[in-house]
Amino acid sequence: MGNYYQQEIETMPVEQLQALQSERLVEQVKFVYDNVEFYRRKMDEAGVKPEDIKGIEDLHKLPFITKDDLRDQYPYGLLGVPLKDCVRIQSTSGTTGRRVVAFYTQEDIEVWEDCCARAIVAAGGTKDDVCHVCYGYGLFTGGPGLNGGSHKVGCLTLPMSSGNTERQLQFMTDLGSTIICCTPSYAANLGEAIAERGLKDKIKLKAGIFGAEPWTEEMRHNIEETLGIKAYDIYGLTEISGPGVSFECEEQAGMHIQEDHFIPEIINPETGEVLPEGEVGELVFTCITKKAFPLLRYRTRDLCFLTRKPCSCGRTHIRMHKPTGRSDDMLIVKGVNVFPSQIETVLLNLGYQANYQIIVDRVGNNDTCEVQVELTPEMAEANDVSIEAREQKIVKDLKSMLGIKVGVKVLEPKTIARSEGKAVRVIDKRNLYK
Ligand code: DLL
Repeated sequence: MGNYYQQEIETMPVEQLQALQSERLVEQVKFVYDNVEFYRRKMDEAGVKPEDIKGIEDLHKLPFITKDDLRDQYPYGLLGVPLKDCVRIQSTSGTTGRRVVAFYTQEDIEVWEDCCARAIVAAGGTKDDVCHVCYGYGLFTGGPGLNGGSHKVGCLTLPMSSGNTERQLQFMTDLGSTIICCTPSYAANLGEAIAERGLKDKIKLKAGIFGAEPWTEEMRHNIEETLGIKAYDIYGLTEISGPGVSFECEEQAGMHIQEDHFIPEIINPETGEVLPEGEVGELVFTCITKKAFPLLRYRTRDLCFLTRKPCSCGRTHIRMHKPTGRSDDMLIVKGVNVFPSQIETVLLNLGYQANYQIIVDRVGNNDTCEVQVELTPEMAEANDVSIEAREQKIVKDLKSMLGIKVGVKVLEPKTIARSEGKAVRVIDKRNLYK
């Protein structure tokens, strides 16, 4: 049994939780139909009336919403309340097309921060902790979300934001940070910087709350070892609120989705058909409490599966498996589906760290793919295996993982740019010709 921030709701018997979801869903559908012209039109087109939704068993009758819908409705088309009742916007980091701008009422912010507080408590956070937040602050939801959650728990909150590694390390050692919140790739970079400076003994960290990008189990082990902490996964997206839509407990076996606020479904991304528990597909969320930016059956494009197997932490909320990537992150190379996470698994299993990049290009009509990875400082120092032999071994292991042969280049340490937020793993030069 673990610690909870809102025990009653986090451990509510499943039947009662589903009854609560049904009640909130019915209310929310009526709310959006009455208040948002976009939903009224969509539901009318699909021939669904609010009265047709009597509980969660009717969810499948509602139409899906996609990112394109959000872009079309930019900026105010989805508002569920008058603009004067909104107190905040946040926005996605998307660099192409229109950004998505999400709105919040004060109540929406409270709910979001409660969700982050639950995640911090699940990672062992209490009033006695010093919570070091180095997600970006600003339009990105990472900093503001975890900052608010940390206040609610009563931790001493360090609103560091991202970057400036020297300053991060100084505050971390001087103020004795015990919990760190950042992207897993930045956590790996901090681990590297701590090792280089011989600071490991001065660090008091016990837990890290890492998310905003896909990361593998191999990377988790690596971070836990270099930082001497337990590393917890946290998931979320701007459209749905931000971090804290789901989070890991001490079992580290999937992230509990905050089902009192979000109803998840897994669908076949091609057909839209709802898939049974345990099957991998696209994650879809229906928000049942959000008022400023209400989303029904929003297609996240993230691929994962759900499980309702009981969890020893005592939480009853359904768990989602780590997303392996977004359906739109998937690379199709020589006709084969390739996820960056598969490449990461191979590299980390061979002892490399997550300093790698995947470069995809097109020569004539053929796709090319090259994986570039750095030697670790220890490998470079030992210098006992030739670069050529290393490259051949990686090519071989990637071939058995992916089924295709990709190019590999092993580079000197510190040649690939380090990230402070979400890491750029894939450089797809094919886009340049569009
Ligand atoms: O990344 C919110 C966030 C901030 C989550 C801090 C966790 C911690 P966006 O910038 O809108 O929001 O990006 C959302 O990032 O659809 C996933 O594809 C990916 N993502 C987020 N968390 C995880 C995770 C924030 N734990 C998109 N594992 C999502 C894998 C993740 N992918």
